[in-house]
Amino acid sequence: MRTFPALLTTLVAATAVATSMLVPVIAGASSHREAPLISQDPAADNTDVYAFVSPDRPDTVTLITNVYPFEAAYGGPNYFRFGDDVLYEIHVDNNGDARPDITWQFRFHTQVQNGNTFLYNTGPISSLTDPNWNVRQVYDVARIDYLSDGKTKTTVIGGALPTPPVNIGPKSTPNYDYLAGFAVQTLTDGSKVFAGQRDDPFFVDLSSLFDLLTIRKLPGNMGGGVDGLAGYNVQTIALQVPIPLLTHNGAMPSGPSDPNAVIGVWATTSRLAMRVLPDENPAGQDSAFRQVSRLGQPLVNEAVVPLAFKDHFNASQPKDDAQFLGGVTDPELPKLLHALYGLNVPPAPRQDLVTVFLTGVPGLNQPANVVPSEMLRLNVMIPPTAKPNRLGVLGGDTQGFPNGRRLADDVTDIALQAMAGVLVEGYNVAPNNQLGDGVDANDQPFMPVFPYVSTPHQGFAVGGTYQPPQP
Ligand SMILES: [Ca+2]
Ligand SMILES: [Ca+2]
Ligand SMILES: [Ca+2]
Repeated sequence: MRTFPALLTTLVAATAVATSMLVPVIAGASSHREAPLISQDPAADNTDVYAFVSPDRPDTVTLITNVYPFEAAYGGPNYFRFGDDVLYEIHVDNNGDARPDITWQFRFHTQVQNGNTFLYNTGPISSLTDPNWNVRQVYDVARIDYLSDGKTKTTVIGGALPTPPVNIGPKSTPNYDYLAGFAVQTLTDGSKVFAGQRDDPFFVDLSSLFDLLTIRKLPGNMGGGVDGLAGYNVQTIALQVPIPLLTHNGAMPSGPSDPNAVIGVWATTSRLAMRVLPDENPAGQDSAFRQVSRLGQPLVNEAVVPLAFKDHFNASQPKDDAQFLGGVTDPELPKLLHALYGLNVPPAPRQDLVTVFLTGVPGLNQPANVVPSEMLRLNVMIPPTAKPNRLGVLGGDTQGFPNGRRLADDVTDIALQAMAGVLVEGYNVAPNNQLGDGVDANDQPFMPVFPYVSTPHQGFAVGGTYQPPQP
C-alpha cells in the first residue's frame, strides 16, 4: 500500500489557511484511500461513483459505487468481500436542494457452508449454489423514499440476493463470466442489481501524479502514462433504475429542459457507532449507524479537503456543504501547475470550477434553485451518444462528465484541464487544453451490457497464462 502521498502533504500545508474551499484538485485516484481514517477501513472505502444513462437501455439510468481499493486478484484464501457490518448506500437528490429524496441500502451477509475447512472452495464452482463453494455472500436491498411530510417510507426490494464468487482461476472458477452473469438480478420494483468483485474501472497514473504532480510525457495528451490501478479489482454495487423511479414527479421527463430531468447522485458507507460482541449483547446490533465515507464527484475529498478535515468531510452531508465552500474558490492545484510547468492559469475566484463541480452547468445539468453541494449531477434526458468522447463535455460530448460520469470518462484529464482554466475565456489554449496523465483508457474493455464494469482480474492469471496439465 502507498504511504500518504507527498503531493497531498504539500497541498495540505499550502492550503491549511484556506480551509473552507471545496474545489477539486487532482492528485491521484478519484477517492482511493483519500482520508486518514477510511484508508484503514477498505471495506467501507468508496473509491468511485458513476451515474449515466444506460447505453443499451436509454429509458434507465445506471448507478454504480465501488468500494475496497487495490484488491489483488490472488488475495486468498480469505478473499475480498463486502463488509457484513457495513451499511452501503446510494443517494439521489431529485429536486436540487442537496437533500436525499431516494436512498438505496445494501446489507451483506457472509454464509460459510462448512466451517471445518479453511478453503474458499473445495472444488470447481459451477453455479451460484454449487456445494463446492464454501464462503458465500448474499445481500438485501431496501429503497427509502423521503416523503414531503418529513417521514420516510422503506421498501425491501430484494432479499438474499447472490453475489458471484471472486475470480480465482481456471480450476476453481471456470466459465467465470457465465457464472457471474447469474448474479445480475431483478428487484421487485423492476430495477436491476449486481454486487460483486469487478475490475477497477478507474484508470490513472497514480505513481507519477503522487510524485509531485509529475506528468511523464508533457503535456499529457501524448500517452506514456502508467495505469496504477491496472490489474486490481474492487467490489462493485450497480443499480439500473427505470427513469420514472428516479425523478421527483415519478414521470419520464419530457426532455432535457424538463425541471425533473436533473438528478444528483452520491454514495456513502456507514458503520455501527457502537460495536458490542453479539454473544454478550445481541441488542448491540441495533445501535445507530454512523457515516464513515462519502463520495460523489471524483477527486474532491481526495485532494482538496485539507487533511485535518478529510474525515469530517466523509462524515458530512451535502446539505451542509456550505461549511466547506465559504466563498473561497482559490484552489492550490492551478498554482502548482503554474509553478511546476509555467502554465498561465485564471486568477481566483474560480466560479468556473464551482459550476462544474458544485452546481452543475446551466442549461445542461444545473437544477433550478440549486443548493451548491458536492455530488454527481446527471441530466437523464441527454441520450447516449454513439461516439462517446473520453473528455466528456470538454470534448463536446454532453452525455459525459461532468454530466454524470461514465466508466470511460477520463476524469483525470478533464479535471487537470478544468483546473488549468479551459472553461474560462482566454485559457482554452495549449498546453492548458492538452494536459493529462497519459493514461486514456481502462486496462480492460467494458461490458456492453449491465453491469458494464469489466470481469475481475483472475487470481491465477496474475502469475501467468494457464497451461493445462499434460496427460
Ligand atoms: Ca432533495
Ligand atoms: Ca482497471
Ligand atoms: Ca487520463
